[in-house]
Amino acid sequence: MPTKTLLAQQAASLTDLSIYRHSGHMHAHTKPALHINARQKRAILKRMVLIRVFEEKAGDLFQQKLIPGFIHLSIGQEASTVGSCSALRPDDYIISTHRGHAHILAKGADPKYMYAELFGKAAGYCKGKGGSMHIADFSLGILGANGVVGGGFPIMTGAGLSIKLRKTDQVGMVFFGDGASNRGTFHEAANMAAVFKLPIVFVCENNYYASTSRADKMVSGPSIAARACAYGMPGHFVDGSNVLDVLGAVQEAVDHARSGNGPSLIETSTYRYRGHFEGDKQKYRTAEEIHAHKLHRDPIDRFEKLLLIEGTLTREDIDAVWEGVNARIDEAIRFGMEAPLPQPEDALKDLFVNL
Ligand SMILES: Cc1ncc(C[n+]2csc(CCOP(=O)(O)OP(=O)(O)O)c2C)c(N)n1
Ligand SMILES: [Mg+2]
Repeated sequence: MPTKTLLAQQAASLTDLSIYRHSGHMHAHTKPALHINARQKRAILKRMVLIRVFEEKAGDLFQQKLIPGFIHLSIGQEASTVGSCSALRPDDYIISTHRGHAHILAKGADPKYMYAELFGKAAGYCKGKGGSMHIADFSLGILGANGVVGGGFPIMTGAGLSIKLRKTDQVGMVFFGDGASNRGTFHEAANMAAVFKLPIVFVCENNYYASTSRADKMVSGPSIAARACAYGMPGHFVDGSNVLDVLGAVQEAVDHARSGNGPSLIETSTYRYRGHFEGDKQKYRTAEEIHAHKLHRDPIDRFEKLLLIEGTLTREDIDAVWEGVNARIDEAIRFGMEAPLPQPEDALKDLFVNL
């Protein structure tokens, strides 16, 4: 059994991107968001806990075979997602991925309609026809999750162009993984966004694996953030387990886009605790590696410790956050389970837009 120090070293070596440092092109961003008040910090904690509890319970429900299809959980990545979405306004856009529950919840979706969708019920966000990987709610600026890796880039390029043509000051944020950063769609969208100065923030959540492949074996170049340089846009690498660091970096990118200066690329170093999908045997990594991350880099644990140390919240306040969230999620699950299934005659409705 490795010692605590060895585990810490293992976690650090996976996440500080020292593997990429050889060319000296790091753009580490270490300006945490310091301007936010106690109420906002509490809201950030609450959102991270909401995502954690939503996903843990979704994992349990999947194991009980109550959720059809596949689900991909992002437990462990909460700081990356909540830090990013906390920089957005309600009328801003996001596009998510196959691992999208967290993005959608962070942008304000209601867990009860999400569970209904996961259960395939008519009350779900997509009337039960989309499932985990296709949740959308245009009224919240959620332009959709996407089962196609790298499928969000062209859609966000179009949304960015629409913002520009409509002359609003909205911003679009497209989430993607380390694996998706190697797809052609990323490079095409990055170039076009830069050429047309589109108000887009590219957020790469580098969780170090694309299915079974490690990023340090599959991603060429000094870092993913460094690829921004090729397209003449700002690029920053940030500690994705520290929610205030993420918010600090992403807020800068959002302000940059909103002021008409075009796109930015943020790479967050993060880690998923669960397999690529629920049921993944995970032969490509060790239990020690996962344990090291949980022990030393858990985003919720880190943020709670900070809030306690600075006196923003007490232990009782934090317990109340967890209790409130657990009650809300249990109620959402009940709603989803009790909701009716779609009617067979509705199967072909909503497939095409009637122009
Ligand atoms: C175009 C396409 N190729 C392959 C797949 C199969 N696939 C699903 S997720 C995934 C890995 C994605 O890795 P990454 O972008 O790092 O995201 P993560 O799963 O780590 O969140 C692959 C290869 C797919 N869904 N779409
Ligand atoms: Mg990945």
